[in-house]
Amino acid sequence: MGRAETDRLCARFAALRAAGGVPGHFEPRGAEPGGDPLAAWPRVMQPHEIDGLSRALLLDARLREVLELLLGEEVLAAQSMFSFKPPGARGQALHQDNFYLRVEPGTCVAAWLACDVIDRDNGGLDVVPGTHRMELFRPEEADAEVSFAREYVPPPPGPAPVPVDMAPGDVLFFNGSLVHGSGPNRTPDRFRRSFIGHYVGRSAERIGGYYRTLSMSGERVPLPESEGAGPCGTEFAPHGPH
Ligand SMILES: O=C(O)CCC(=O)C(=O)O
Repeated sequence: MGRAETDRLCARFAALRAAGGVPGHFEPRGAEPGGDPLAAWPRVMQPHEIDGLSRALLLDARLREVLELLLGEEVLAAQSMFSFKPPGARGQALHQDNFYLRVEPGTCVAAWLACDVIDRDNGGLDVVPGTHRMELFRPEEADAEVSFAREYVPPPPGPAPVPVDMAPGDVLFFNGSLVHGSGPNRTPDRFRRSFIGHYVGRSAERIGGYYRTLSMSGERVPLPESEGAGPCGTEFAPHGPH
C-alpha cells in the first residue's frame, strides 16, 4: 500500500476523532495531563461501518488476493479496527485473535496494516514464532500498567517473541492462533497507527455474534453464532491521572 494511501487514512481518522467520535465505535475524551492517552485516543472499532474509506480498505482487492491465497477459498470480512496508539499509550498483551472471533471450524486471518513506522520504541508488534500452528490457550490476567486489554497468553516453550518492524504501508498477514501483541509506546512524540482487518474463509460455519461478516463485494453474509466470543481484547477501564 502506498504512503499516500496511509496518509489519507490517517487524515480520515484524525477528522473522525476531531468530529467527536461515534457511539458504539469510539468515544474520545478530552486529554487530561497525566491521564491515560488511550482515553483521548481510543481505538476505533468496526470503522468500516461508519466510514467509506475504511470499508473500501477492508474490502480492498489487493488484500483479497493475498487472503484468498492464504485461505485457499473465498473470504469474508469480519472486522476492522484502527488504533492511534499515541505516545505513552499502553499496548496489548500477547493474545490470539481467534480467542475473540471464535471462528469454527478453522480460524481467522488478520491483515495488519502499518500506518506509521512501527518499531520497538513506539510499541511495535511482537509475534511468537510457531504459535500459528497451535490451539487456543487459556489467557491469564495481563498487567494493566502495560496492556489496555485484560488477556495475556504467556509464550509457550519454544522460540521467544520476535519484534516485527514495519514501514508505513506494510501489511502483515497472520492467523488467529498466532500469539502476538505489543508493549507501551515509549516515544515522546511518535504515534504508532495501524488499521487491522479480520477475515474468515467462506467455509467457516460459526463466528462470534459481534462480527457482522461481509463478502468482499460488500454484501452481508450472516454466519451462525459461536459461543464465548467478543471484541478483540477485553478492555480494562482507562487509567486515571498518575
Ligand atoms: O495493537 C496491537 O498491539 C495489537 C493489536 C492486535 O493485534 C489485535 O487487535 O489483534
